[in-house]
Amino acid sequence: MDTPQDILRALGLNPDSLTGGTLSARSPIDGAELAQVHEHTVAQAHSAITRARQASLAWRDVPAPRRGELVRLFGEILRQHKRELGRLVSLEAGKIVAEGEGEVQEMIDICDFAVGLSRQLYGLTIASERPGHRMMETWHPLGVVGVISAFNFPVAVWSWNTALALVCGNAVVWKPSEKTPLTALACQALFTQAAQRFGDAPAGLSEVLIGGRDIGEALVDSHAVALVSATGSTRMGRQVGPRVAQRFGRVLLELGGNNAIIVGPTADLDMAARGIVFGAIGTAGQRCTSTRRLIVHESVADDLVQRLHKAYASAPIGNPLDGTKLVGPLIDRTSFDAMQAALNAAREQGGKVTGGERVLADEYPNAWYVRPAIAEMPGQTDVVCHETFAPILYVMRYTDFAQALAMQNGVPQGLSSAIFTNDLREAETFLSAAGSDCGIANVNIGTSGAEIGGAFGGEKETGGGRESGSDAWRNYMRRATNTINYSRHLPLAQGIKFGE
Ligand code: UN1
Repeated sequence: MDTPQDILRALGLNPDSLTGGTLSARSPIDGAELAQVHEHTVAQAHSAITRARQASLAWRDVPAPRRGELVRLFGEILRQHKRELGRLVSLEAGKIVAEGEGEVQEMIDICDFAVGLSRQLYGLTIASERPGHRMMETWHPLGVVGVISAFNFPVAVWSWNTALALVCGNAVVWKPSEKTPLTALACQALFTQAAQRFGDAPAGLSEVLIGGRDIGEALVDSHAVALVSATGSTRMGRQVGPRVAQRFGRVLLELGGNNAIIVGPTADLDMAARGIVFGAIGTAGQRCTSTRRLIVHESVADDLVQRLHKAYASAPIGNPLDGTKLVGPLIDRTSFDAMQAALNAAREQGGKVTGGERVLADEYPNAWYVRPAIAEMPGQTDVVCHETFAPILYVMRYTDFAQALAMQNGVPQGLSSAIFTNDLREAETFLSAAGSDCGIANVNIGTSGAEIGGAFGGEKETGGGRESGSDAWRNYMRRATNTINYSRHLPLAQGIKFGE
């Protein structure tokens, strides 16, 4: 197996320059230090924002399809480095190899999407009420887009924002999670290669800032940053949202999820079990789309829960770089403690908990592997309404469909949701205005693992933002409404006569 140093070198990073810094990059696989990364000062953050602002002024004049060419080259370089970058994601975030590479595939997919989009930044033409007039919409770049990302998708979330922001004519300044600085530096190194191949990309088009809260605050408070796209906890969003709004900047928030799967009496239980297991224990329950709640009809509950226990018992836990494992470690001890606190609360609130204990502590004393937990709850108690970023599946039973829907919608978060059913009425009701209140609502598919082609994001405490596919690109542009008069008269709208 390649050493971390080999992987860094293959991605264009010099391991020798990643020593002597103040930020210790550690692998959750065994707790070992991977590098000592140099952090940026606030003054350096301001300089980076200024460079990005300058770059955006040049970039906005480059035709969008030509901007797409840069993103195409970046996608090509990502294809060539999928394996190594996927490995680095595994090393730094603890994902199993298949999921690390899957995350890089999301980057490649969004690049492809953005390249096509670079020829489709359409505005409308609108019928004017005045003779000899035409109305239309034009979309212009915003300037600088700030991206704040989380440890659990250390590269894909940045790429969703960056690929779209770039074809839309913006520059990007990125503050990655302090837990995953190396993957960010690797992305930047690969992007630099793309920019070199492209030839005349302005310097400063993509900037990475390594550091903590003060760096995030510099982005949040800078008037030069037109949009702050932030992914993380609802707590973080509550701080970022109002601060950016205070200066009338724009925000795009992707915050906590508390995603449920409803399983109806007609569901294919094999499919449901597979969807639930991937959603609940995949990425060790550390996706914002992870399945956290199962709302199951009483007639199939015993059968389904039994299948889940069986699947959980045989899911291999361990070193995510070893291709046979399905569940890697939690990111750190704080995450483990939060999981234990949630499980204790679940027990106090009448839950029957299986699993959840630490495993492999002898082999990995400085890492935090857990057996995924199932908590059968008497109802949707307080702990069930909170997002705990760990593999805990709360199971609740229901008797009638309206009750299941009310439970699905009865939490503060609104990211992803799913129903397993073969009953057309249930499926369509779930997707209707009176159904799921989430940004993502699926039928016979789990809550996680969305494709990049759709808009990604959620309602309520999830923050309301949409990234990635569909028309999410509009978040990275400003709309101008244009009215053009090609007549020889100056009629006023609303039929107003003014001094004639
Ligand atoms: C996240 O957890 O922040 O739908 C993003 C999914 C992935 C993205 C998750 N495509 O699970």
